Amino acid sequence: MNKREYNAAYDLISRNLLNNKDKIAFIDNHLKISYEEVYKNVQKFSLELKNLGLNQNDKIIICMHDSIYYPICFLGAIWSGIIPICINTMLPEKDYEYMLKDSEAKAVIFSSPLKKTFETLNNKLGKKLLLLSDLNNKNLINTISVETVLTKSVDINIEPAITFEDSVCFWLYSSGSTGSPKGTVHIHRSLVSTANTYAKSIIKIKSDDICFSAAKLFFAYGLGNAMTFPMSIGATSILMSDRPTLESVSDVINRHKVSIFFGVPTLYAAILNSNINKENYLSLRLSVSAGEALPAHLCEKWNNLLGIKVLDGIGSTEMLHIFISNSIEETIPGASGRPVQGYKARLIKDDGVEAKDSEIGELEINGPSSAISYWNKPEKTKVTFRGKWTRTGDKYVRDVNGIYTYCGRADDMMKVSGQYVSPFEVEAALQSHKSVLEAAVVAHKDKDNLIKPKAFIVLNTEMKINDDLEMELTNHVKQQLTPFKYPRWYEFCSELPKTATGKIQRYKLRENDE
Ligand code: 3UK
Repeated sequence: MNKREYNAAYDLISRNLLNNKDKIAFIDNHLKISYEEVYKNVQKFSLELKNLGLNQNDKIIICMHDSIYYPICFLGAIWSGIIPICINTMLPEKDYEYMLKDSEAKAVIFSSPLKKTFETLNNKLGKKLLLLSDLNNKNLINTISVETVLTKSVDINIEPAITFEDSVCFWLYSSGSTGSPKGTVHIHRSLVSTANTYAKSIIKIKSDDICFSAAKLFFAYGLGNAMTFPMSIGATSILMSDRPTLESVSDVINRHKVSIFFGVPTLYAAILNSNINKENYLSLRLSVSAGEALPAHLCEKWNNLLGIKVLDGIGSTEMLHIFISNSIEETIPGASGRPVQGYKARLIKDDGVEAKDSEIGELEINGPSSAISYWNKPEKTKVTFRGKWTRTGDKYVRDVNGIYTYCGRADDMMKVSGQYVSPFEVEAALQSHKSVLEAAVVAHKDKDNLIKPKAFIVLNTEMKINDDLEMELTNHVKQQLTPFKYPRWYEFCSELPKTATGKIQRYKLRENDE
């Protein structure tokens, strides 16, 4: 049997050329671009990558803030069978160095403010990388600007590369509790299948929707919300390059008359704790929360205040988007809901047996958007990708009605502002400060029941606690890690609870903390 040729970029773009070609696909801080322009620019960029010497299956890292250039670069690479790797724009340099080496990427596309970082790294790595910047800039040396490439007049009729549903399409990096980030390898089928399942059956996206995602395109959550979903149907997506804050988010919703807003619980809490101006949110028909569990009171408060639903759903980098969700028809505050159409869920107990209703087990998912592996990590791949089933690392319980409720992570990871934090990396950062002898970091709930890191610290004997020390430790952590990972609370103690073999008993710190 012949495998059917399939290219995800071609699929997403071609479905809008008949009826929606003049419709605006993306609006960013400066520009608007129609579906027909997306089509032309994707091909132009795809051709340029080929002309620059990149071949099918070569990898290209994308480290860009959200703008119209993001989907053009991402889909342009996929059009020619080159594999884009989306990475977080806020990482410390050592993480970029790791990802550049680990991925064996041949090129990097970065937003102009990140130019220095990647130039320095390229020099350090022997100038092997091809550098591209989103915007044109007089100071670019040995760097190609995407903006300039797109002004070239070229014949547009470039066939997409021959790829199949199960060919490698793109990667995302995911963090684990120990070790380095994992290149999560996705295939062509997974991209559009998140639109055919979640976007179609849960948010019921329509071509007149205006989507806005506070989660950026480099996250799996943002990639679906702000690119795949709107493109799957010819809707419009608003892209914002800045950090999402209370002010910037409500301004975008109001200015662009956004109909579907995608956020994380911390942002909903911030909005609901502020002096909210309801007028700014009148255009919304629906909102979505993911990244960590949405506490029931936030779900109810949003609904009561604005008269629209916020649908909590769980997704992951490995499954690409949301696979268990509340729905417009049935919303249960404090629960994740039911498996999305197209996905199956099962809970596995510690003894390997499937959990019955009301028993806690580790969640495994079977669905069309699963990644196939972690790059170069065969052991971790084996643990997570088990044939049709993908392990999530979450503990869940299902009630007699089939509703799934989150019970916590099965590993040491925490989700803070919707993003992974490993307690070990925060401890290591703290321990590298001259005042710190030992450090243990645990999850602590804030007043909205959202988890943030708390540190227990044993100081070096000669050190004294003073008012500036907490601030100094915080700044020290922020310099080494992505800034949001810093401890929100400190407790100084004379020793940490340990086992006979010297392992820190974090559970004791957690228990005493409650
Ligand atoms: C946790 C949740 C409870 C859970 C993501 C939507 O968050 C996403 O991907 P990540 O790889 O993290 C995955 C882990 O985050 N989690 C996410 N959503 C919820 N826990 N309730 C929720 N609603 O531990 C999961 O295993 O960063 C979210 C879409 C795509 C995504 N990648």
